[in-house]
Amino acid sequence: MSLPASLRISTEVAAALAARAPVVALESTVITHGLPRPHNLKLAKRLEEVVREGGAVPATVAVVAGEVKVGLEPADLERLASGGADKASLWNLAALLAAGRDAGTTVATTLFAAFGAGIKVFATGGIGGVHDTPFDESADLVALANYRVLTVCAGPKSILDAEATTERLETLGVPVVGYRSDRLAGFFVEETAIRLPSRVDDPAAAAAVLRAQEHLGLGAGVLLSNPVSSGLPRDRFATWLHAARASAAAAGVHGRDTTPYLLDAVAKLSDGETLTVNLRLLEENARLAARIAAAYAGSRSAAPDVVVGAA
Ligand code: PSU
Ligand code: MN
Repeated sequence: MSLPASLRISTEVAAALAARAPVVALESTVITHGLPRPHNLKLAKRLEEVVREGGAVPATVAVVAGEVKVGLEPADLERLASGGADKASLWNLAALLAAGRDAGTTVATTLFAAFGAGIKVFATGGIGGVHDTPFDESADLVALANYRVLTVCAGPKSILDAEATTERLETLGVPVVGYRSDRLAGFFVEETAIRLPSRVDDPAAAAAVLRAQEHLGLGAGVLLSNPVSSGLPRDRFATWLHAARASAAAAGVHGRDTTPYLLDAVAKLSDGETLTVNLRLLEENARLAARIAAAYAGSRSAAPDVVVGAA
């Protein structure tokens, strides 16, 4: 049996990359598992539009009929949004390809594909990380360490242990940078209590961090933490999450089904408020990513590699 191409890059994205024009990768687990229908398809189209308005080419990544596609056709988006697609992370990607399946790509697999294609900037909602149940850690952390791409996010997913996630990112050597903020973003909540080691205040400064990482030859990506513009009060969200956890435990939900279940439950408990904030932060991250991709494309790589002696 022969496999299809490992990475199928759309003509538009390939042309932009060849011209070193700004390109922004977008993930698709948000379409297949993160948002309910019909919001998922509307949002997927809207994010591509936002990236274009920002002067960059959108490259939504997904597994379609056993191929990792970078840059989707409208028909692909509709197919993924209509239900039945799997969720592809690094540990099940090969099997999904071999079986010819459709799947949304998580941050981990989107980073893998973006890096392979030569894309420098990626926008998502929240990253996977360390769960508060023992021994459940997202492969997103490993991918952030292995693929040198700048990821714009609103912090770790709301259901994670943000402190433990930050510690793991530190161990893995992933620079976490606050965008106009000194504290880690808290997804639905604007900021967590966690102080970040560095911040930037404009897209050019964010692009410069990626340039520096490349210049040093360090392999890890850069995680840009972009707080949502008007989030939910921390204690209200905590109440909904507490109730959602109780119902997940009662229903015996675990592993990779946990996130979609909890997000769905808090959306219902909040009467749609979490959904509104989720859509807003996704759009804001795509908008910022486009500006960073443009700044990166317009910047030059830094000075010589190693200098011996006095200046
Ligand atoms: N944040 C959300 N909803 C999601 C995700 C993040 O609010 O659906 C997705 C992202 O694609 C992320 C993935 O990469 O969940 C992580 O899943 P896991 O913890 O199973 O690795
Ligand atoms: Mn997991």
